[in-house]
Amino acid sequence: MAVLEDLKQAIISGNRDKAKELTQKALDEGVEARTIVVDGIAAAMEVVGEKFRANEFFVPELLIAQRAMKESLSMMSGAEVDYVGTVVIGTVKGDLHDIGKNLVAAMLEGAGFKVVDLGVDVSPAQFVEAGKENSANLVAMSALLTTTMGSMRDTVAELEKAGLRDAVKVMIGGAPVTQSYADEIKADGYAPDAASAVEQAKQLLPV
Ligand code: B1M
Repeated sequence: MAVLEDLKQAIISGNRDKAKELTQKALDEGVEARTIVVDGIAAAMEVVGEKFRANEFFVPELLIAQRAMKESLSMMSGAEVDYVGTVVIGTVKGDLHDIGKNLVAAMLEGAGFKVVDLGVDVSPAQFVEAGKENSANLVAMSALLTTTMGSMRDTVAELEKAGLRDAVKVMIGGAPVTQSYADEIKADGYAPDAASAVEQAKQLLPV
């Protein structure tokens, strides 16, 4: 569909006004919200993620694409979107870094997940509470400091204590986080970057 291809290009190039205009055009043409999300928004963020991994895009390009994506996604509110799963995401307690977490959240949203973003400095109890309240399928934690990674282990323990561990998958990431740390704390998944986080989430929650 031409309008979705144009929307995709507008998001990749970070053209917020164009993205807004084309999203409205797609809605006016009767394109379903889910199709706009998957074939327009998520498809664009997939390309952005690939470019980031290939060092063709850097953080500023990611952020302007994310802004355009958010503009487009915000126009879906109220529309019937058949989400592929619900993710509760946040940066762990004591940690205020949120650029990477925001990218992961945006990419997941673009890929059709309902994302509940708890922000930064999120305690294990807050993850558990939000997981319950939203009947989340996935708890996603980001940490950028070696000193705050321990909160991921504490959150896994809190989820177990609350009897939620079998109902939710846990995915972790952030610069100091590794697959071996994920194995050690019994997280279900780890991703090194935002595009891989989407792939990992899809693997953890097959549709
Ligand atoms: Co801070 N900082 N910082 N900082 N900061 C780092 C992380 C650091 C490596 C810098 C350094 O010393 N070289 C260092 C950590 C050392 C360590 O523990 N290993 C550090 C430090 C020490 C600190 C302070 C303690 C400094 C101080 O005050 N003395 C302080 C701590 C504050 C706190 O959190 N309590 C601090 C503060 C800050 C700012 C507030 C100034 C700012 C944050 C602004 C913000 O986020 N709103 C900041 C920044 C910007 C950085 C650097 C420069 C950049 C981080 C970033 O945004 N990268 C960083 C050094 C560096 O990385 N070059 C540094 C871009 C982003 C897209 O990448 O976040 O890695 P990243 O996310 C990636 C992946 O990691 C992955 O996908 C993302 C996209 O591909 N990913 C996930 C992230 N979360 C994921 C979750 C997933 C899956 C993948 O699943 C759930």
